[in-house]
Amino acid sequence: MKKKYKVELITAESEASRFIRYRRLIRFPQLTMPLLAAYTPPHWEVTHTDEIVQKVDFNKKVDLVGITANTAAAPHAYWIAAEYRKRGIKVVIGGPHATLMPDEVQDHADSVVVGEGELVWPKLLADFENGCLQSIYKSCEIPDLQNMPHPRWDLIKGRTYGKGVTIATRGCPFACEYCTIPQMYQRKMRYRPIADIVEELKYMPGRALIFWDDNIGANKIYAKELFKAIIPYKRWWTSQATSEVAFDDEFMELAAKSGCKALFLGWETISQNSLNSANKAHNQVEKYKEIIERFHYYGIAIQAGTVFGFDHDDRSIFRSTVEFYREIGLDSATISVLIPFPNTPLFRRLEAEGRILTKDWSKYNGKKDVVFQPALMSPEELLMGTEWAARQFYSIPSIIERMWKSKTGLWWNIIRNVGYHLALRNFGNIGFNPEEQGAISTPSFTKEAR
Ligand code: B12
Ligand code: SF4
Repeated sequence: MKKKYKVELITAESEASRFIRYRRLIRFPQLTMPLLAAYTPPHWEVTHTDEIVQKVDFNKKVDLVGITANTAAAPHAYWIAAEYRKRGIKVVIGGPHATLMPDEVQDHADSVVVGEGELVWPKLLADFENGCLQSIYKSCEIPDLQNMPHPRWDLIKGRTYGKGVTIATRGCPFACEYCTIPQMYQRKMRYRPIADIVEELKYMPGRALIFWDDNIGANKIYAKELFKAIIPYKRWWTSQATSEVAFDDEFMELAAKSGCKALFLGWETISQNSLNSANKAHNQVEKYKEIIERFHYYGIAIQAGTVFGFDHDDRSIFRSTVEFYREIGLDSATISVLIPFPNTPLFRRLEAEGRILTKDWSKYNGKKDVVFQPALMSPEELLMGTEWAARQFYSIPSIIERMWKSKTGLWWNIIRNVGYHLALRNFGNIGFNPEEQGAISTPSFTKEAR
């Protein structure tokens, strides 16, 4: 009989993220650790701590610890790793930051996984068992995601939007200047066999599902086949896509029929100049109004990823964005400050221009800190303007106006908006519109918020 081992998987979260997301009414769980757990051989017992809902228990008796960390969570992940290593437990770190900055991560872990884990994780565990854990693992091949095991949804704990998380595709064919997906998945699209997804669907908990694909509409022929196949299961689902799917009626109709209730679209900005310079000209601002009309016609809501701080953003961008979103009846938006993640083309450009203000990765959170010098305003104005815009967008009058215009999935759309409203209210009335003369004097935001 094989010896038994225990591995503790940790979804590490930055301080800013723990602070913000702990207070949310509903939360989106990450797929990473439930999926990695499914690739773990059966003689390894897996436990999982998601820092959004649980505290790390350093006294847990385990043989190995695996941590996933995005860039903002990296310094905190290093601290967790140090605590375990003090106790003589070996630590492996993977995820976006390890993929972007493997040399740095190597200083804080016994082993670093660069890129995708499916092929290297079982090998790493076998090496650990044999006492020959290597300091770095990098997949020579790219996993094709055929026969992907069902993620261990039982390891998702706490209040969530839905535990039924999975992926149908991996990767994105685009390469926006600020995005880390091209580095993480090497711009190579993968598509799971539709039959595998249909089979998986039968076991997924809850009615609401999330496909954490980076761009579920990357290949519309595949997407339409997938949607057709899942119609009979009458589930509700959400995912991420690029905006042009709106103009493919068959895509929209099949998405709606298969239970798509909302899609996250990376609109980023209403400045076409900014989109063009971020290598995102596939977004056409002049079409946003029509896109939303088409989505609403099919009963699908839009969550628009919105980022402030691009080089063409001046002090008027905050007001004009909120006004535009209210005018078109946008359902919801994720509003953040631009983050130049290390090793992205954006980071390299800003660094060459001397505009990177700090390499304290914990500040790369997009919510509480500005880490670069914006072109047309001060870092403080950018942060305060973003706070102001978020509060304006989720103010009660704005919610009423947008919901009235949207009339899409009203019951849950309203809950979602009110959830954001309450979460923002928890942090106090911070932020101001930099465009207004004599605006509220700058509050000590960071202290107050934390
Ligand atoms: C789900 C998700 C969210 C959710 C939940 C996040 C959470 N619980 O923390 C929500 C919507 C809340 C969210 C918010 C944000 N997110 Co997010 N999110 C994702 C998304 C779409 C999917 C994550 C996932 O489940 N992936 C599926 C798994 C299977 O893939 P994976 O994580 O890459 O893991 C594989 C490998 O990386 C590797 N691996 C990963 N970790 C480990 C660990 C070990 C030990 C091993 C062996 C292997 C390994 O193996 C896995 C299998 O191949 C990713 C994009 C992506 N494709 O991953 C972005 C992503 C992680 N998010 C990102 C960002 C920027 C954010 C925000 C800052 C956005 C914003 N401006 O507000 C916030 C910050 C929230 C926070 N946590 O701090 C960036 C992170 C970039 C970076 N360098 O840090 C990503 C990569 C998207 C992008 N376009 O670049 N996000
Ligand atoms: S379209 Fe989205 S996922 Fe694809 S590269 Fe651009 S920002 Fe990243």
